[in-house]
Amino acid sequence: MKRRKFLQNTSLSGLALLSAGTLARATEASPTNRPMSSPMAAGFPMVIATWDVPNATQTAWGVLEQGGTALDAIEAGCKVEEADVNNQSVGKGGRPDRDGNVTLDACIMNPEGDYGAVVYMQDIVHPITVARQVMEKTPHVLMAGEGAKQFAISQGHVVEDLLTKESKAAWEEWLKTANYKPIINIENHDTIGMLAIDKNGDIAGGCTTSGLAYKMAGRVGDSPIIGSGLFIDNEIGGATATGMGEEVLKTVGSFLIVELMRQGRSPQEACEEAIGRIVKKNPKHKDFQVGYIAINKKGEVGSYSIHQWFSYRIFQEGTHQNVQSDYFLKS
Ligand code: SD4
Repeated sequence: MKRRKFLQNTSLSGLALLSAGTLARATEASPTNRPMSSPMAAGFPMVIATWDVPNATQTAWGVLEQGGTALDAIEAGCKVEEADVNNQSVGKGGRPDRDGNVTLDACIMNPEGDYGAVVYMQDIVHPITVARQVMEKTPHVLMAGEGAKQFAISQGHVVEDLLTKESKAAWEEWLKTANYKPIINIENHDTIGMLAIDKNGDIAGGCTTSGLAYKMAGRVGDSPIIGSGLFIDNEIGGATATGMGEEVLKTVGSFLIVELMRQGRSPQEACEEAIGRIVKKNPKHKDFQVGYIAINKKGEVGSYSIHQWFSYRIFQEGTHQNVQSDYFLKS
């Protein structure tokens, strides 16, 4: 986000007390500084999402604004990115695996703590809706591959080739070298993780992705896995992840963040701790990206990432902001 706009938003949201000097310090990426975003976002209803997905957050906000539930807002918001062929990390137009298959992972959680997910599902544009249907219409929580696809068809979803001309061309280009070395923020960018609090203060979340580009066939990341790509506890808050799923999975990042908030940490502190666990265990953290966002019951938000490019968008009454997570772990 451009500095000037950020400052405008800051004063708009009643944070004029923060001086330009404070802002400058907060962007130095020192782990002891806190970002400006947390106090700005307290309150609800509210929705936040990973990366800069204004259409998705705006759609989710529209649901919340009309008094809709957090769960409906999450589904509506995630669907926007799934249908957007320009987002090559989610849904239709997603980058394929190394064999050319677009395989989708998604999950959703409601304020009651119910969970539904699909993994390795092909040819269906809206995995977030299928995840919700798994949650609401089956005795199960997680469905995979062909079974998930057949279930989706039984629920009225249409089978469609998700590999667009653009994604196919990029994959064919990649095949020329077929050198699988994920490029930070290119091959694992733009998964949507979304958290919402509705007017009743109830929290829901969702996460949807085509996973790492050019992954091995069959690979599943963190995004659809409860506790890793997403976790919601309506008494405490929620968290969701983006980036290198293997690292998130190994540290059960989103569950960790919610549990840390339960112990009294702010969303920001909890996100930092979760990134810290990854960095401590993996000396190669310069070579990958992971980012978390979190909210608590008061509507306070936190975000932290490895590498600076992570940004997220907040929609809240009167403050529609894109917050660049200038606050990141320097590597
Ligand atoms: C995965 N976490 O499959 C996902 C990828 C991602 O932005 O977040 N991309 O590992």
